[in-house]
Amino acid sequence: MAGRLIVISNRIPTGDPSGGLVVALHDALLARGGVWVGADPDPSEEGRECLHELGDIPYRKRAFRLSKTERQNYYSGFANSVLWPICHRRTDLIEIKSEYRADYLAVNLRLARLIAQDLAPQDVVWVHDYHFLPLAMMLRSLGVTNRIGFFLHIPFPNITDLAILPRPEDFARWLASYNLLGLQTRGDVARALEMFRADPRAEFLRDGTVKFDEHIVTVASFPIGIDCDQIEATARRADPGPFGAANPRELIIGADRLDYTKGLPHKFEAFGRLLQGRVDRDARPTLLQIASPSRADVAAYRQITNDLQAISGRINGQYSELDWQPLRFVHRSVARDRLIGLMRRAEVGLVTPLADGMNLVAKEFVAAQAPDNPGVLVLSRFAGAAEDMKGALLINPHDLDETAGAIDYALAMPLDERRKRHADCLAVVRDSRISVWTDRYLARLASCVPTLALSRHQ
Ligand code: GDG
Repeated sequence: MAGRLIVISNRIPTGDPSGGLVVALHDALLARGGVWVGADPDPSEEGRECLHELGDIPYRKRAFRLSKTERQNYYSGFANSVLWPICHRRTDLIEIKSEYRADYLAVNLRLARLIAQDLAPQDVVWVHDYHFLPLAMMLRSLGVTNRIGFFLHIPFPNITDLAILPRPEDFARWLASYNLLGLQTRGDVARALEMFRADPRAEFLRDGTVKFDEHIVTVASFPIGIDCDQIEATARRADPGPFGAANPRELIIGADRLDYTKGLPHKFEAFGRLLQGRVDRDARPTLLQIASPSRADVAAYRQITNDLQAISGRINGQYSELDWQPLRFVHRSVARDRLIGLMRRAEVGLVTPLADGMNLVAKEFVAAQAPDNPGVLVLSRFAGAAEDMKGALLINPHDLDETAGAIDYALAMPLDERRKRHADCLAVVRDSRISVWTDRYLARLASCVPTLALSRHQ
């Protein structure tokens, strides 16, 4: 496929790329050249009428600027207080304000204009995530016929929850303006197709694509993965670091952005249930929960932080001994190598989201294990990763007894069963490795019906 790759994502990496997705997009951009466009993290009233060069390495990084109000309304508001809770089935947390939607559309339109100015005919545009849903529709309205793909990293909402959006009918039209709508799981694809099926403007073509007004969109799943070779190599040499005076015999690890979708209160309560039901009083399992701070300017995130502090305080108050603190709630980010080292050291990886597009932590935990003596993954059925990772112990995080039972079972699991389950999970992790994901997505986008050829398609 000739032409540059233009990647749009909310965050744009600065410095050396690290983390699976960032590295994969960096490699794709290095391979074919192009531009990575993202938001400038610092709000500014100045310079919103152009893109700012951040580096030239040999692809370009360019940032768009947001005013403080735009950041509040577009980012914290419409993206993170409307779309995020709708996609994660937390409609109780939605905050609808007309200025949120107005600025979301205004920022996307401004960005569309800035991108359109610089597009060459063969360029391929790849838009990431819910911050930019209407971008293709806006680019089309400016006459752009380039191939434009979208990948949604979070769950596709069900149509009942979608109805809560202000002007819910926009959602299908925004997405239909892309050539390829990429989703994490087969379940997400089913929900997207259900939305189109319920829409009188949509027509299903024989090849499975959806015709919507004059656009044709392909909907498919591309389960995202990790750079497993790199994580396996890091884990082999990683040092979990000084863990504290008491080195726990039975370590259960959690590592999540501090987000209400990750089921952290449920995780803590289930661990409390495990401690309560302990028959062997000498067993001293420790749950180490690393929770990197996230979106502190949204009220629901401040609330969940307070809730977690209260729950962990209660559990530790109830069960701590002089030489044992069962729950360690670390509300900060830790260095990547240290995190991988802790994953390798742990007997159990505990991943309990109530809804999650994929969940990379689950895949990282599997890749970090020593294959001859691996730890066990306990995984929520509501993580996208659970669709294929059948070797994990799958749980319903709302059911505290079930989760506590699964942790207990994992801690006592015989070596043979641990090895078998780990090998099954590792095969899935390797099959969905991030470089394969990027290649599969871009190859599929290249094969989509181009927007110019619409009239010849039927
Ligand atoms: C969205 C979707 C989808 C966590 N704590 C630390 C740390 N992490 C790293 C993990 C992992 C990443 O952050 C989190 O990725 P997840 O996939 O678990 O979750 P989201 O941030 O919600 O990501 C999700 C993903 O997009 C990709 O499509 O899977 O469903 O919600 O890599 O290791 N990294 C470091 N220190 C920490 O304390 N260094």
